[in-house]
Amino acid sequence: MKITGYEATILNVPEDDPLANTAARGAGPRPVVILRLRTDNGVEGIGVTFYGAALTGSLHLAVEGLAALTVGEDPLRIEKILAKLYAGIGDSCGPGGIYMLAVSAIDIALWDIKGKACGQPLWKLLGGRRDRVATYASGSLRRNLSDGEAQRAAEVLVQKGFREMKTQMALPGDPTPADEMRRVRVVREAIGPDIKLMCDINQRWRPEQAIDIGSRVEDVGLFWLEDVTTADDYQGLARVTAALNTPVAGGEYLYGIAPFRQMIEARSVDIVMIDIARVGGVTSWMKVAGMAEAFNLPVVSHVMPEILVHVVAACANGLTVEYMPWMLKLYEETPAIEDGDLVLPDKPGLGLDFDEKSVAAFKA
Ligand code: SMN
Ligand code: MG
Repeated sequence: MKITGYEATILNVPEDDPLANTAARGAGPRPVVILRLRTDNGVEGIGVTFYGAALTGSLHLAVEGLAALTVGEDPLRIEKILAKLYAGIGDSCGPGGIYMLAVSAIDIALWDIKGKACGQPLWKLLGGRRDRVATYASGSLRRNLSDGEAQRAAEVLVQKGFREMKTQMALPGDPTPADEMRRVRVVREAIGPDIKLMCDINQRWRPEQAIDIGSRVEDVGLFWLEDVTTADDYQGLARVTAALNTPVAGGEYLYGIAPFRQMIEARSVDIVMIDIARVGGVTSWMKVAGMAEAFNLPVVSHVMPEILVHVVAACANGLTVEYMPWMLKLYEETPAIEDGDLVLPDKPGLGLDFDEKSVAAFKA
């Protein structure tokens, strides 16, 4: 089996909140790069990457440049191809930034091909630990909502059957600790005691602020507090993690696998979040999951649930999938949610087909 060609396309995916229909963030459409990797036996693998923002044009070129290096290779030999890609950039402009984001699209497409070539869904190829997996609603309970809007949105999510959901603190403006506490309590009251509630700080607090506000909201019973301070302040994170009973999650901002070693060895987090675009694709995602398992730590996904459902379900220590619905409209069908859990697909590979109407409509 050989790779014969590729096509990478920039799409601008419209912003909306299909889960609770809260007010738009106002940030406009989200640029993504989609990849189709073709083979000589007719199997096509798909990949997606983003975070290029204003550099999306460069990310697109990076995906094309690396995809060109895969032509003629056996798509089932993923590590060989990854080594070739790294050699292709002269071992020099990785492992951070655009290189890693571009590699991820290729790695995802290679795993999709492998699944299709084997006639097996990806989650089974990767370990197949569970065929349903917990998931949490994300993207609705944002910090820019009013308390009333957040309360109503939280109620909608519960009515829709979500048993887990994520909100945010580090409110806009110059909030007092009391403002922060009020927001998270409003959401907790709206959803009752039994729904798992996560809260993302997106690196906006100082470590001492995280300990202060985190201590004051311990009684809210958060399932985790996420990215409580600067993501690579491993020691600062460790202080917060040691000080709080509430589990601290982090890792979505890390590129490649090596920084996870530093974060985990420093005992910076209780829950390891792995972003598939930044870590380098499915291959690297699973390696970090194994690293976390050796430290008795659970792993969770970041965005793109339609793809990440496979890796979280596959590994021994997968905890829950972030149901961030940003990219769902790119596909004809995405995994269903039943009784609050995501159901793993039976179709081979990722089990995803681009919705060609959406692709045409979103073309940049
Ligand atoms: C987040 C960050 C960047 C893009 C999407 C979502 C956020 C999350 O940190 O964890 O949902
Ligand atoms: Mg986050």
